[in-house]
Amino acid sequence: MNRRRILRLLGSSAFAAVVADTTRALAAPIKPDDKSALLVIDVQNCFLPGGSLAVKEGEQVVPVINKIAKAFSNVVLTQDWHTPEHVSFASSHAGKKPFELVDLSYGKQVLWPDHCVQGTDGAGLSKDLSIPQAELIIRKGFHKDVDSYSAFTEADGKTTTGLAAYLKARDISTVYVAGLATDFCVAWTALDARKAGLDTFVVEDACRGIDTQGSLAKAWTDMAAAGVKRISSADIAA
Ligand code: VGL
Ligand code: ZN
Repeated sequence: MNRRRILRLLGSSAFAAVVADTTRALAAPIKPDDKSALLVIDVQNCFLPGGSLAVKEGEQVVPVINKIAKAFSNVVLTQDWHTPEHVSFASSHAGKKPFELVDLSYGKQVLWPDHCVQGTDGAGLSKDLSIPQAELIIRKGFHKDVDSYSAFTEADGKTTTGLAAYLKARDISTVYVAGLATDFCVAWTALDARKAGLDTFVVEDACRGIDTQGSLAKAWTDMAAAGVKRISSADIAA
């Protein structure tokens, strides 16, 4: 083989690496250790088929999450946990419809159908989730006038849920994020995990997005810029 052909082959394999999609497993599967936690975001009835804010294919994340969870000794679950008449509900704003934007004191807020009201069946975790070793459930969005997509910090940008302090106290430095919805609670959680100095992975096929007004593409761009690593469930050792 001549030199030019070798160079051409090298060039094409470099190109193949750049376009490699996340459905291909990494060379070496990841084995989560005791310093790693799986964050399972908002796998709640309201976001599943028949729910008031059903995410397309949302139910498909459940078996994937159940499977990867077996590789983790530390698992934290979250629940979106709104008051009745929460500020994020379109029904709380005269003349507004779901998926419209409003300006609130802390910035722009997408308005949603009523969802995940405290104590309702819709706010319950999917009955098909099977993660008995999960150690903590973080509830968020329980202040009537402030939303909280992130499991770390409310939408005012300052009120914490305590999750960063909990992970620090438990000596956890790496998080894997999965659940619903990719472009809201998963993305905001992953971005705040980076702000908390955590090594952060999002397991793409263990998430599904809402995708309103370009939100899904923007979420992946923002997460990549923040150093969030995008992986597939196949990258995690069974
Ligand atoms: C979520 C919209 C409103 C989510 C929660 O879990 O991604 N999205 N509340
Ligand atoms: Zn919500």
